[in-house]
Amino acid sequence: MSLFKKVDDLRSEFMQALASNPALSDLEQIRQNFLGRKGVINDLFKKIQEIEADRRGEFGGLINQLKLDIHDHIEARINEHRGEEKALSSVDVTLPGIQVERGTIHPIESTLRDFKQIFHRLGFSVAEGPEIETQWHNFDALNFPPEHPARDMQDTFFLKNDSVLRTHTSPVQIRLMLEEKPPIRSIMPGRVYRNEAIDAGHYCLFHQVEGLYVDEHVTMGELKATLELFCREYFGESVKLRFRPSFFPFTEPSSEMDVSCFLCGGQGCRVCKQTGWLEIGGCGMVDPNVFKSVNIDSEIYTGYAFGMGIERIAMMKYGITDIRLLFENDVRFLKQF
Ligand code: 2U9
Repeated sequence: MSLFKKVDDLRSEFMQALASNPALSDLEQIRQNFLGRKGVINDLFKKIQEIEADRRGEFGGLINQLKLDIHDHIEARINEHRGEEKALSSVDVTLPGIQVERGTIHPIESTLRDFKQIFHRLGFSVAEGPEIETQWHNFDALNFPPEHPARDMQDTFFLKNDSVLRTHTSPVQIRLMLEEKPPIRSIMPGRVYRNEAIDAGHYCLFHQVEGLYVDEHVTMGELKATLELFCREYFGESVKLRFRPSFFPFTEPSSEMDVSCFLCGGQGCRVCKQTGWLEIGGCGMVDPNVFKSVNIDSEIYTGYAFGMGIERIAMMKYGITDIRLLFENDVRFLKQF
């Protein structure tokens, strides 16, 4: 066999050996067999004398190239093995999995969910609207006179271009009445803003759920019955409701509503300040001036409205004594719910 052909055969033999995907130790053996001092390449070198003198240079070049190629292939394979080993050693499959801490529902969110669910069963849809409002939607349309104290810089956050951060969710109902014809029966839950001095009982933002029912022949009796049903569902069967006359620009007549203290059963305790009653919100019949600003004929339609502060109710229910805890998002506090 020609020695030139022998070079080609050795190359094929080497490539075949690599094709079987040898382990790291086998690669070392292959290197010895081919490139070692007593390896086949050296044997071939020794036979260079048998080649005609004018072709010895060519033969030597071929063997050197084969030697370099074998060296490169083996090094590449060894590096691949080392990479795999490193990747494997960096994953300890016996380690326990990472415990992902489960979040909890924020007490405000769970109170809102309870409210929405009960009012949904009473036939109320949910309406939402912008938190930045025009003064018209927030005050004028709701029959606030121009000099009303709520329009004061101390009570309201005024923004550019006649806008305010809404101080209640009532402007959502104004928008709804401008868009839709009665019957309208919806609640509007959401954030509202007041420019108040912050302390344990007051914060610059809080949540309200307001409700509105507009149709022909809507009465104050229906308002009381609806709120009684709601309170029995939310606070418990034995709860009593009390209405005290009040005044709001947007309702006439107006009333504030109290429930018998659900913590002491009306006996008097620290939470109800020994009165046996807890104030939960206000309500009343929609003022005809409000209907006028949204082009609803108050000779045909009447409506009732109510409003409740969510933080106040959640604080009473969960025994929270500082409203700021509800906005700080300290997980040590939130984990308790
Ligand atoms: C329209 C007309 C009337 C919503 C109402 C109250 C009474 C009320 C307070 C409860 C506690 C605000 O969060 S609070 O401080 N709200 O007393 N809200 S009647 O009346 C409306 C709403 C929309 C168009």
